Amino acid sequence: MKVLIADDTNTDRLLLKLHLAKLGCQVIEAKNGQEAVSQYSAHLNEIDLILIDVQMPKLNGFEAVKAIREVQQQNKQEWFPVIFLSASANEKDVEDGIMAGGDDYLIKPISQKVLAAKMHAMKRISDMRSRLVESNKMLESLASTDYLTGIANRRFFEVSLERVFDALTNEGDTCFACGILDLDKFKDINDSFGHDIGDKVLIDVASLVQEHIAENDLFGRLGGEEFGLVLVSESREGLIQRFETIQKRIEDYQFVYTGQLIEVTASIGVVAVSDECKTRNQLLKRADKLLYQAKTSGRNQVCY
Ligand code: GH3
Ligand code: MG
Ligand code: MG
Ligand code: MG
Repeated sequence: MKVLIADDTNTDRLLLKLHLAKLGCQVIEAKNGQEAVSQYSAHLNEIDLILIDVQMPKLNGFEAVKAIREVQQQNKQEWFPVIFLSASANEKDVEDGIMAGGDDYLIKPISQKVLAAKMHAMKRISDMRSRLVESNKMLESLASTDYLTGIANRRFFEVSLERVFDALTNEGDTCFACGILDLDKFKDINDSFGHDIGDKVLIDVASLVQEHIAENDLFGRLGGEEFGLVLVSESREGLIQRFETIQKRIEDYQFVYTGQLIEVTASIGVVAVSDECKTRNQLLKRADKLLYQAKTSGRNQVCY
């Protein structure tokens, strides 16, 4: 555990330091409120606990903790507990301390036993919070991932599309286009080889396409055998070429399962983002129309 101790009284600080060392803590010291803020800023993401005196020069404990909590928020740092240590048992001080961002308030002289117990309690809250943060992250990722293929799901794709839209409509020189890719006669693949093989085809198509997806692109499964793409390029020609490369890659790839070669092709409807096509729905609707055109004019092609 890394603990920041802030106290202007040298003996208090030293005693606390010795005690914490006995508990196996690593200690960082500050001699006033200002130093506490700068020590915290210099050790962002490292501090597990702050023990801070109230009456101190430069910044007092309350002011320092307020500033520290602001730095914490600005830098999106994980929560950590703050315990005030003060000679004053004034009710108003306790209230001010908690309002400033403290989690507990102990009256000097500090009993080593009480301090150790309080630290234990804070650690328990801290650990519980970390577990919650972790499981939230996991839930978030589950909620945006397609279960079968592991790529983004429709929900994530559509939300991100909105964001890409905002970012890129402001970037003059960059071209980007949205495509809907749909596997051709996929029902026949299921009917001839079974649903499980159909699933394997979907997984393999997703990872084939993924190889062509750059950092600023977007790729997700919209549902069934339908995928959404947003590709970015410096020119319109470059964009169309990227979609054609993907369509060709699927056509050329040897999908072999249990010794059987399966012919898989895809059709893609592609619409460039332009002044006439400025919303997510407009974009998807037009891409869908172009996909239909690709289907009716022979499949295994890109229509734009
Ligand atoms: P088209 O070329 O016109 O797109 O023909 P298609 O057969 O691909 O289109 P259709 O919409 O008739 O059939 C899509 C099939 O995709 C039907 C459905 O059973 C199958 N499908 C949808 N989701 C899944 C899935 O998760 N796994 C498997 N194996 N099949 C799926
Ligand atoms: Mg003091
Ligand atoms: Mg299809
Ligand atoms: Mg379909």
